[in-house]
Amino acid sequence: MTYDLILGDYAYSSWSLRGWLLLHRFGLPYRVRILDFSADYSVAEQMADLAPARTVPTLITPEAAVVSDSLAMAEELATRHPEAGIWPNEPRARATARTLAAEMHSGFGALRGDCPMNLRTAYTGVVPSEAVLSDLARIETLWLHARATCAPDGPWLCGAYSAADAFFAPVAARIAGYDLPVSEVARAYVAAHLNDLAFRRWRAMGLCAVRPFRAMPNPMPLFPGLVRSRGRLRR
Ligand SMILES: N[C@@H](CCC(=O)N[C@@H](CS)C(=O)NCC(=O)O)C(=O)O
Repeated sequence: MTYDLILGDYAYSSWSLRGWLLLHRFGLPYRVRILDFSADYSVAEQMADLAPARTVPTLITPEAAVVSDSLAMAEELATRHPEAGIWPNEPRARATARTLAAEMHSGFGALRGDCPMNLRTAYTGVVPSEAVLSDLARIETLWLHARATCAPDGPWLCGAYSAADAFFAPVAARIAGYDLPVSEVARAYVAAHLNDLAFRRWRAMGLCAVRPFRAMPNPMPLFPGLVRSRGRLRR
């Protein structure tokens, strides 16, 4: 029994990262098919054999059901694998995790639009728009609420790593990659993502692929979370 997971680019596809974390981070079996974001034909055309799916991530279940939305993937996988811990067991934490993941799934358009995920480069000197600052303020409100009500000691939002964290992993990458202004608590949560083994594995795969990306001014010499020590890179 294994799942087929259709993904976009490892470096740039934030939705793909969420979908992949839902399988990889929770120890579920999967095979990956990667689409080419730089191809002349669209993602939907590349997925013509999986219609009605037209975006990544898309999950194909062992019975060939096409699950073409990341939140639907989280719910379907959680129902099929209750032992995996995709949502917290404790009712209050579970309800909070679902709320956070859902708001992430449907919101934060300014942050997404102005700061597209790019795991190959990081920037400094970015001046966020009012709309991005407003998204960041709302994200902090949600994170602090989860911490206060479910997991005061962190490092994750609602206790053990859950789908809520998987959904916010690309947000953490954007905050780090564009050096966006957030509180110390939020910064610690971002650092937890950057140091998470699954996230690092995904990013390593993104570093191996060479694809074009919209350039921004002031690239940082090192991606945040890494320090150079005696000529070697360490985290
Ligand atoms: N609601 C979808 C959104 C998925 C999505 O927008 N994926 C983007 C990739 S980051 C995509 O496939 N874009 C291809 C296109 O728009 O042609 C989900 O949660 O999975």
